[in-house]
Amino acid sequence: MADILEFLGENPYRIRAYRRVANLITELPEDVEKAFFTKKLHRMSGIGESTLLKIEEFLKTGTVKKYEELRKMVPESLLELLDAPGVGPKTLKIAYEKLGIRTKEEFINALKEGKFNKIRGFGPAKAVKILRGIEIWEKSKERIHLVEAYFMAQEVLEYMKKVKHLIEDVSIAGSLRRRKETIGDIDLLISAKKENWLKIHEHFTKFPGSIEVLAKGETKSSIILESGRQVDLRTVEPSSWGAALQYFTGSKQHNIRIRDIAKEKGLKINEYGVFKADTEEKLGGKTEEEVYNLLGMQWIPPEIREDWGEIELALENKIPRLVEYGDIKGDLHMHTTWSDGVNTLEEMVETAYRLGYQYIVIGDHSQSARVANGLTPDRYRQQWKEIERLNKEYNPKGFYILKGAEVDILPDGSLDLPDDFLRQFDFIVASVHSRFEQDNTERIIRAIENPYVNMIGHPTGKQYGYREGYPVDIKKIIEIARETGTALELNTQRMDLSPENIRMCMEEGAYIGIVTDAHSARQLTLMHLGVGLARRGWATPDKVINTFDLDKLKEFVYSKRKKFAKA
Ligand code: DGT
Ligand code: CA
Ligand code: CA
Ligand code: ZN
Repeated sequence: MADILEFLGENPYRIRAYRRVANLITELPEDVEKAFFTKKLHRMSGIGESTLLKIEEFLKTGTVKKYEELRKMVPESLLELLDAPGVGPKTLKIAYEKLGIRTKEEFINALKEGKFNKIRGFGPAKAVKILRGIEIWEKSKERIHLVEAYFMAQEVLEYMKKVKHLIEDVSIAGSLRRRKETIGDIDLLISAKKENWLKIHEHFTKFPGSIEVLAKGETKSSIILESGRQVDLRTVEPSSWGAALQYFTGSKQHNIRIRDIAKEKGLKINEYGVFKADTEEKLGGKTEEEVYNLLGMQWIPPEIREDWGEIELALENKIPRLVEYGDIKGDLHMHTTWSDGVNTLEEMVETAYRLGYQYIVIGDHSQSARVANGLTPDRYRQQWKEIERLNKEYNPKGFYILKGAEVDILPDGSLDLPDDFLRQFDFIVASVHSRFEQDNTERIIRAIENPYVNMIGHPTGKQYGYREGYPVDIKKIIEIARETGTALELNTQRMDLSPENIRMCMEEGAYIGIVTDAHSARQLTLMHLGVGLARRGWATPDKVINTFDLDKLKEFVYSKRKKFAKA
């Protein structure tokens, strides 16, 4: 509704109010219906009387009349374009009113033919940028973000629990188990007695979120979710569980190499087990460990099964001990309602405490991030009072809230806050949020050289399926980060660093920090996916600073200060 109102040139305050409500509802940790009837929604600030009426209408009728009316005022195929990066309601309004554009195709053609050039403030560079945005968006429609796929799969798994009495074992397989950055389709694997298979597939194909059943069988079924995503389910005998899990986890490249190695050893491997090639005698297949061991290698973590050298190491029993979720002691980057988060400081603190962490860093934006409601030094000082109050409550429980900030790196590489103020924080993240078109290497290096900067936020500026990063010499940045004792951030939601970047950090001996960059309490739970991404880059716990306990983390901060800060 906000987008349509903006397209129609309506009152900006109303538009902002709608966006805020949309955000609040998206991030609600429970069902909206429940929150409505328990009157939790009524008590939330930012949700007014007329919004409550619309929510009630939606819960009762499945739609909102006002929304249906508004939709009719914008051509359908233009509305869809709003999902593409760089295409806002304002641009669409110009296209619609000044150029008479009514469809997506007309819009793309007008951009290509330079028809926008006539319009003031709309140069050829902007047209190129928008076209690129549409291209990325079309591509990203084909594969989805790991985080999205993960939540979809959780819903299906939750639903399958209703027949858990029929099931022996269940796991996600395919690229999602490997925690690949983008997912084509979701693969599930179940082991069960053969007599239960049909019932399991019956249940699966009746998943309420499915809009189509592509296939329904006794070993394999496929459904399409409302999101357009496909979910494949396979059932196997418990005696083949390990072999099937190995086979359907992939990657295809990894499996091809595995099969070659089996052949060399006079063995045969498939989804049912490991066999002697000549006599077909079954040697095993009940667990993945057994499968790998029969081939003369150690078990390989799914995240690194890409044929990137893991097989050679496994044959020599030399796979490094990768970082695990259980190693993580805290989260180093999150936002609250003080800047652009949707949950309060208290809510973030309580959620993080319940996750079992030892510490968190509150990292609200600094002042020059105006759109993100960045904080001035005065507002940080106010926030510190609240943090100190909360620390009194939580420290006795073994939980510590660190004063931090996500400080903007300004165009010249200086920071948005002065050094004598930065030194009063416990931990500083510095990030680039502007000038994405230029090479930002020197700018970031200057920030790394600041004695109070402990981590560079999303170092390459990349956002998966949304935008490519800025040009940057990541190797040089990694080198200087290592020399100065500065960590590079692995941002779970942006998927920046990439696995290649992380491997480079490990080879150079540089530190990384795995963070959620949570803008809501719910997003704090994404940490284990971040750990998966780190494992894809072969990250070991000794090089991940948030595996450090609080004392060691403080030591990390203070040793850089001691080395580089002027007295
Ligand atoms: P995706 O869905 O494109 O994100 O990637 P995957 O890796 O999940 O691929 P998918 O869903 O086509 O198949 C799941 C796994 O099953 C794959 O990782 C390996 C295994 N697999 C599928 N087809 C083949 C095949 O033709 N040969 C071998 N060796 N393995 C296969
Ligand atoms: Ca798949
Ligand atoms: Ca599949
Ligand atoms: Zn952030």
